[in-house]
Amino acid sequence: MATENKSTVAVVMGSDSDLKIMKSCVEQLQDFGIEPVVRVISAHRTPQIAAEFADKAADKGIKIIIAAAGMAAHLAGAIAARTALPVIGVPIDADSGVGGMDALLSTVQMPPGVPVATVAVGKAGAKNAAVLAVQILALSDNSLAEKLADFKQAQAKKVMEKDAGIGKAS
Ligand code: RP5
Repeated sequence: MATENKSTVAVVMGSDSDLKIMKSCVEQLQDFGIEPVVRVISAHRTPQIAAEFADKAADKGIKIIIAAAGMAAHLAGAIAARTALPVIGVPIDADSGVGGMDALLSTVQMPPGVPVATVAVGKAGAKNAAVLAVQILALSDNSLAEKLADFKQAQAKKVMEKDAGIGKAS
């Protein structure tokens, strides 16, 4: 993981129990050559640290914050309330939650004026948060834009190969 002053993306999660899901977010960012700052910060258990993190993130060079939490998932919203940086929220289907719907609504239903770009629940969302962060950064980074184009092409190729394979089997 990167030191805070070198990274453009922060991946923050409410508990270390979220890491089994958020690992795919970190790995997807690393595949694009981005080494994120990774932190465990809780809106409820460490609210002061969450506030300090949000307040200082932009000054530390962070451009995008990915915030993941389960249950009454207020982390992304609490951070978005204190920074002008784009915040991408990942609702986690926590072991003691109610299948992710709790976190989905807590993350996505932000009041007007304080958006959290909420992705899918769980592992798909974790990966998509990374891809969305890359898409935003690629707007002003040509080398990242090229990697993104390669990624999309490889993804499409995999589907086309599966399509061709199914055609042969039938
Ligand atoms: C949330 O509560 C965390 O993001 C996690 O998804 C959930 C359960 O946390 P632990 O009890 O596993 O630490 O705040």
